[in-house]
Amino acid sequence: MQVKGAIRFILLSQLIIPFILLILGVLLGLYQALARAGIIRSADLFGINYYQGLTLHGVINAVVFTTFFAVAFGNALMLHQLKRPLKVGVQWASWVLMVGGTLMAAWAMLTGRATVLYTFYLPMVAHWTFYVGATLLLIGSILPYFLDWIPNTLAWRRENPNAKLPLAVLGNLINFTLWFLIIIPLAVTVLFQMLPLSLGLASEVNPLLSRTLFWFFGHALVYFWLIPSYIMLYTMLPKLVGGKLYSDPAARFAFLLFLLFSIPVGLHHQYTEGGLSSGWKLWHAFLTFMVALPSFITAFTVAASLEHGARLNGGQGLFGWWSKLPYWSKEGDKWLFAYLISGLILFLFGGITGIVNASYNLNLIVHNTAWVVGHFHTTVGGLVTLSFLGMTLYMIARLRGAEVQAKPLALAAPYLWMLGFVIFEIALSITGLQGAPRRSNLGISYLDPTNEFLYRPDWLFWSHVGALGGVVATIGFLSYVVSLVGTLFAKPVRAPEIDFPITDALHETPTPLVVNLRPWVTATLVLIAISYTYPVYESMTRGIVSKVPGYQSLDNNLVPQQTLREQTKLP
Ligand code: HAS
Repeated sequence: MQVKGAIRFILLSQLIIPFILLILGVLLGLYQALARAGIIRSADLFGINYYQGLTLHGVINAVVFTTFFAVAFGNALMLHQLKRPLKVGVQWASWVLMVGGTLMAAWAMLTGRATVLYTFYLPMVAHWTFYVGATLLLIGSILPYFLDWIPNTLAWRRENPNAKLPLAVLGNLINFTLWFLIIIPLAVTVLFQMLPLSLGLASEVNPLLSRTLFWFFGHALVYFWLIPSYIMLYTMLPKLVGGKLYSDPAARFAFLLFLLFSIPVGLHHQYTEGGLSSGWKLWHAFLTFMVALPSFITAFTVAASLEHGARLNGGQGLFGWWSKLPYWSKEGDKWLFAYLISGLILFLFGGITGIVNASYNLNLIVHNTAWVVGHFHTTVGGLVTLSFLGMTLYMIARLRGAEVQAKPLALAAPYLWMLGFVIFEIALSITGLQGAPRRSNLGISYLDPTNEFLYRPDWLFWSHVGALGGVVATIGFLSYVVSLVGTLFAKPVRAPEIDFPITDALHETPTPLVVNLRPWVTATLVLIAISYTYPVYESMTRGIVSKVPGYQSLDNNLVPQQTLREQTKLP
């Protein structure tokens, strides 16, 4: 399908702007890995403080890159699948809010006014531009859902009353319904707690309430990242291997389970937090096991689809068919397979470590250690990042009408990234079990031999292995950058278009359970109400006793918050 004018510009820039920021985000990740191994021993590098770098790394990679990609991919999917135009005014409004918000937040972080990490926990407080910027980014990201995608879906439904909603459209709508539901509590804590504190309009806050609201948002956020990857796994991967999606109803069921279970699990990030009763934490632990179900369904459905395609290609035997998958194929779009299979392999590690995190008792051993860092570099840093990078390259080539350049490098990139993060994951899991904390500049504390009180030589070996993993992954990323930049400037050879390798399904008997969405939305709201009413009440009543002033990060120290006038004088 051809695409031109403003919509083409908006889609391209929604992919290119976060990519440019991602280069900084990834390089800062390398800095973190080297500092954590004690290879770099200083509080800052090129004027960027360790925690400032960690904030930039987390916010750019996990929030900005993912949100921009989800909107660009969602726009392109809806256009391609429903064949109805997007409104230029809506898209510009969304673009201006997202880009403007990102620039505001980036300014605050780059000038050291918002060193609050990507979770921006209170009582740490940032300059108001950080909160306003983040809010604009989120508002901009939800506009297309309300003003373009829902109206277009309803119009499509009127024209096709008996047809099944395309699977990719269902996945995308579920993802942004989830997104809408979770940005509400985040907006509450930002608007009523963080901003007033930052502007000097309030002098104390309730951190427990803020964290409970944050994690209402924060865990479902990870599925907002994951669902676009699952859309690719279900609707595109089977075609890339020359087969079909094994079961369409299973895929729909998995997406709907994400809607139901993604939100009422946030307390698993707060197991160690006082003020919330353990019965409710246990309830969220049960539901966390339930939210792993759609991923188990995906593992089996995707494996069956891979096997089906590989057998059609002549694969035989119990495992012999593995050799018939297009791991190194440069033919057509098949190079994209490398990004998805590498991501899937990393996600096996991410899944196992996630189940450990979810277990109430085991979590007490790994919480706030390097283990958790290993977990999220094989989930959001694994399947999610790889599938987003692959699809960014694919879409940019299509939108420019150019061929993907330097294909051998584009193919090597995901495997190097995967290898790097397998090494990183194993090393960080081990140091995590040894007790190494996350979010710490170990190079100037536990891994500094001159520090006679803290030095832990037993963490040294695996921390170095972790740094090696970071270096290998960064080499993979740089290979990708060469291919992407080449594609960006390559001579167009055909008209710009939006096209996706959408697959057919092998089994698609309609199942009433996955056709009617209303009961799912109702059940989701009821389950959220059951799971969150009491914990929010507890946070409001018990957290109140811990009302505290805000703290700002300054020169490697947390200091009591300065007034608005003083804040503007920060370096
Ligand atoms: Fe998580 C912490 C539990 C999934 C991201 N998680 C985090 C944090 C992040 C994150 C960023 O319960 C840190 C937050 C912070 O800063 O504090 N997580 C889980 C569980 C799952 C899970 C149970 N997490 C994710 C995903 C993420 C993500 C997905 C990003 C996209 N996580 C936790 C918990 C914590 C946590 C606790 C808090 C820890 C603490 O103490 O602070 C599950 O959804 C995982 C289910 C996954 C599976 C794997 C299925 C496998 C598949 C691959 C199949 C492979 C094939 C290939 C087919 C069950 C689908 C075959 C190959 C051939 C060649 C044939």
